[in-house]
Amino acid sequence: MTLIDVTSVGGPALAQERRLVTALPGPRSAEILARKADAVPTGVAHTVPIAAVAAGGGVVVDADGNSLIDLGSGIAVTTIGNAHPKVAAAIAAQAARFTHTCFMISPYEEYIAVAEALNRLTPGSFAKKTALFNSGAEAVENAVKIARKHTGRPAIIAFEHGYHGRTNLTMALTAKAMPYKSGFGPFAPEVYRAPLSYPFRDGLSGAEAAARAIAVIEKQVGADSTAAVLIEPIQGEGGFIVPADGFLPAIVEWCRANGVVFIADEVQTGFARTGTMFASEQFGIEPDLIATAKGIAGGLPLAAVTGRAEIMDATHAGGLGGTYGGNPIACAAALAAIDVFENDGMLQRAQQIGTLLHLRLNALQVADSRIGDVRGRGAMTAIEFVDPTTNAPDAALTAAIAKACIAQGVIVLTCGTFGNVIRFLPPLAISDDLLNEGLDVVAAALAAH
Ligand code: PLZ
Repeated sequence: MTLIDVTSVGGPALAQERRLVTALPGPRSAEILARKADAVPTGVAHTVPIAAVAAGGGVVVDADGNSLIDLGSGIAVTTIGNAHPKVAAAIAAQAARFTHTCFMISPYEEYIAVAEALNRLTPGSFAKKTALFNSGAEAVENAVKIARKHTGRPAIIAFEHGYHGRTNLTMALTAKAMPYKSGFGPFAPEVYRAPLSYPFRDGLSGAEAAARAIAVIEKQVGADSTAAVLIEPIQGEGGFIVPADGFLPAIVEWCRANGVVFIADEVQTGFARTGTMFASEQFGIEPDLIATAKGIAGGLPLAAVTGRAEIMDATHAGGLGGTYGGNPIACAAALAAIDVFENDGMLQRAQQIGTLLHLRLNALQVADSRIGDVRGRGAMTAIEFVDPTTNAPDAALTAAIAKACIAQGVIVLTCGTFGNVIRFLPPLAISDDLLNEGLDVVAAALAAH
């Protein structure tokens, strides 16, 4: 397998450079953002003060001609590069053939081919089936529906620091109140929260953390009421928390022993992001059901639930679906993206980026004790900012650093229950030079604060 030529992928022939020709936002972006303020509700906020007009490789270009280094991939979506030429061509070809029939009315091969690819690529050598949806939240909701139907039980176990979406059920499943849940209740019932493994903050081994979680589940819910345990193998929005070794396998083992469906939410960790096609592989687990979205279709809205055929088939005919689920254009984009993931060296590139990120960020940590932790896998790696004397989360410093980076033309995202994590989710199409330049800007921001 050859490594990608990072200069030849990722959309329109954009100069792969950081280039600031105005302060951000420039006048044209400012004009568009003023229209946003008038036309779009406050609830739909944004963190980078630009209006994007093009993106590809490792950059996003704005309406004033500023070119920003992209270390966020639109929250882990444009993993193979924005407007990837193979994806763009597949979209154009499919759009010219047909744009929609509704898969529940007249099925088409593109959907079925995506299902076959996911059945093949997801961990576990057992027979699998896949249903397609539009968003990560919708995939998680459907995984819950399927698990409940299969088990005939009501309760769903989610975890501290978990994030699963913004619909009513997925708000209930999500841990963090602000900004995701505050004022939006009442929430769906029969959702219970178990403690996570958070090595930097709890100091527990994987086995200890799993025993603690299982005790909570058994005492407060009971296995015989539990349909599913739902967890991100690495918490995304919650702070890129990598569980201690052995935590996830112990939870899976408990699920198997108790007839509970284990659902992995790989919406953020999926599709080569962590250096394997799915993060579950790195923890040696085979989920019963896996929810995917984000990177799956190179930027088009598509999501999936893939899992054991006998669980997926528990639902009556007509019980699953939706007008747009598995839209043919999104499926054509996914088939092109999956081809790139499999054949253009994406796993190796994610691993290389992970090595580079860890090297640079570990060096920063050695020099600056406000970086309490460097963690993550592959191109999903983060730093947690703390007060060095108390280890208390430092959200103010985190926000200041992120803001300074953005002002200097580097798109970084924050995350974490305590808002004290900067996460790096670069497109795999970024060059080492551009990634290093982005990290230089982070280092400079840190030195200046
Ligand atoms: N599960 C693990 O990361 C989406 C949310 C951004 P949708 N994460 C980004 C925001 O503030 O809304 C996500 C995720 C995990 C589910 C979801 C939900 O995916 O496609 O946004 O619905």
